[in-house]
Amino acid sequence: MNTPYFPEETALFSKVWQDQLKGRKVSVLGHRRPDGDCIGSQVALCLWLRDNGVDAVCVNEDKPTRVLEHLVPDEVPFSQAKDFNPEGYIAVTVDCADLTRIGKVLAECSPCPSSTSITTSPTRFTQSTTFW
Ligand SMILES: [Mn+2]
Repeated sequence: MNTPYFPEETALFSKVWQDQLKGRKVSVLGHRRPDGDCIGSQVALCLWLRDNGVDAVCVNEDKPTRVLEHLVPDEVPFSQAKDFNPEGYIAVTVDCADLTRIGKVLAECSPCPSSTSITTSPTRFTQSTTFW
């Protein structure tokens, strides 16, 4: 049996998965002007969710630059916020220490019922449910 590198964070993610994400529609949000770690984190989580039966999409305020757009595989839906209707989606953020990094457009998406924030750094792994 494999031992997870970050057992506490793995347990926390398992709880978030069971309690908040499984069986839902999930938007995986990244920060404005997405860089490589943002796009990679979004794509990885989105692929994992889709592999586990979740209707998951990536959403950013800004498009990836031409230099980074190759990081988004064809099978991963990756939308700009202006083209995304958040109704019915639970929002998860990656690579965002706080919701202000998501950008003005997504911060105003009141139809999102709640947000789970997951940072990609294991030293800063946090989970919270926020209504906005
Ligand atoms: Mn980043």
